[in-house]
Amino acid sequence: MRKPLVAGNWKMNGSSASNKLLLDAILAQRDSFASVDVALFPPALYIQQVQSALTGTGMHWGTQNVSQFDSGAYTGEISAAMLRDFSCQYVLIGHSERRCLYAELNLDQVFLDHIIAEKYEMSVKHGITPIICIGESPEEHSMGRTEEMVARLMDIVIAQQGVEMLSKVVLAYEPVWAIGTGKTASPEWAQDVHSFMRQRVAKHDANIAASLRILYGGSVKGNNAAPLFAKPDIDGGLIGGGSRDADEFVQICQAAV
Ligand code: G2H
Repeated sequence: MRKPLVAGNWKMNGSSASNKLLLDAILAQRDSFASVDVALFPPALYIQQVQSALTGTGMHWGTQNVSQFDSGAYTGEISAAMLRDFSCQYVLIGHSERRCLYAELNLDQVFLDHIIAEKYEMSVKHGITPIICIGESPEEHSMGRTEEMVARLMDIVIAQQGVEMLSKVVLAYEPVWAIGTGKTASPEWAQDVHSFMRQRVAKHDANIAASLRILYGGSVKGNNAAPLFAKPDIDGGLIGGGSRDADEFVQICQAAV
């Protein structure tokens, strides 16, 4: 069956000192969620610190973005080979804050989705599991276009790479209206979207669909994680704000046991 995964996206937060306190506090309670896959996504500068702390604990780590290129003149970018060098097992791809805050709204949305598909291909090539974020904007949500938006990126990945590639990834449903807003999707709403995503894959390959992990992300906290994770098609969470508080994050991980 699918092993739950809880991913902690630290975004642009932390310092060497605060990270140490957080990591120590999480690791002190690791036994209480040992059956759950847990991965932390610090800012890239702190990958080595997180690697040192988590090596041998069964926990994983990765970065919040990756280049779609192998190497070369791409100032400010980080390659998949570099992630491998630091034993990253996962990488976030296509987070809405990347899409929305870095001029990406000026790009044709379909073109952007193709870049995300290239990043995905590059990660898989280097043995890193991409967590691909998919979700509708507040406007799309209010216009009832959720399934259309979710289906589009999935279809691009399937058309470009073939459905087999979905056996090497994790998907995250991240409704943009729920991110950092405190407005969590109801467990029923999230379950319906997750089920739609799984069925879209099942049209191509039922076995891949059955084993595909689909996380929910958007204002998950210690007090709302359990009913979300109890839904049959929700396989864990992508956690932002709740991942920078040890008690909150441990409570979320325990809810996935
Ligand atoms: C969505 C989520 C983590 P938060 O970005 O990916 O953030 O939990 O703060 O809504």
